[in-house]
Amino acid sequence: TWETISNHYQDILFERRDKVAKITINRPEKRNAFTPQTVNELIDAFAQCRDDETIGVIILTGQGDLAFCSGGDQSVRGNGGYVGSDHIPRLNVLDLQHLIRVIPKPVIAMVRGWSVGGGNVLQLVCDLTIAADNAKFAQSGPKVGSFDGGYGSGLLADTIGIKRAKEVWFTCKTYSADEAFQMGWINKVVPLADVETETLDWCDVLLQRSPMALRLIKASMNAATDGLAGIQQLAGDSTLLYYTSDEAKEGRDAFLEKRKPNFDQFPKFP
Ligand code: 2NE
Repeated sequence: TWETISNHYQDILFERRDKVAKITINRPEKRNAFTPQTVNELIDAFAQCRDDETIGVIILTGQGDLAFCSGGDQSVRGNGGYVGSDHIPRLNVLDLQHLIRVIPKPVIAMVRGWSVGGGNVLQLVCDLTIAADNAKFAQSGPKVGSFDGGYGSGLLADTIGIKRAKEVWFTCKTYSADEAFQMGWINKVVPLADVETETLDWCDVLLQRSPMALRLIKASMNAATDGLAGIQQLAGDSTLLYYTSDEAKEGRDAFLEKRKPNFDQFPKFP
């Protein structure tokens, strides 16, 4: 059973089960398409997961069996982006993609039904994907007048190869869960009825692993693709570790005590 973390959201559900958080896009009547409001709520929930030391793994999913997410809600697409109640056109899903990349905990996409367009890019930027056997994957941008040339293209090429990535985007074909698995796009396919149990089993495994090791592996694997922003993330992790050392604390303490730091006492590792 899932315990609600917050019921202040309109478009998402935010729940937890012990150390696992589950964030669910809850617009099934629109196949879980997102608006700026949906994305803002997702960003808020992910940010809470980032800060909560008792959460070790995050599941991103969509409500119901028919869709994980069908991308940007075309009915609120205006001139230059998706428009919310503030009347500002936004592509704030790009901020969410980045947050999923840098959040220092594993994020698992749990996919039932359609994973399309910007929704499928969210699936892609998650660290792992567990799919039900009814899952269907597609990029639809060139059919509906859109595209994602960032993670949606570059990371897709890294994931399934450049020829396949161009095929996905140029043709807008739909791929079954089994096909996506064969292409290395997703990690596992299970019967629809088992998808949550299977995902939770994966969460249990990850929760037994060293959280700092997982954090550093995620940042290291993302670093090359993310360029200087990726190096910044990895370097930030180095700073985090350095701050916990006596050597770094000596620098801080010497400043506060208005004396010269004694760094000579620390080893110069090979
Ligand atoms: C997802 C898909 C394939 C499902 O098809 P089906 O036949 O199962 O359902 P249906 O009847 O098409 O959809 C059910 C209801 O959901 C709405 C539909 O309009 C329909 O509404 P009613 O007719 O019942 O009122 N719906 C579904 N997806 C929606 C969407 N994205 N926006 C608004 N309403 C949506 C089929 O529905 C489909 O192909 N959906 C569109 C997928 C798509 O092209 N998404 C946008 C890609 S662009 C993007 O996401 C993006 C980007 O490229 C770059 C940056 C940011 C975003």
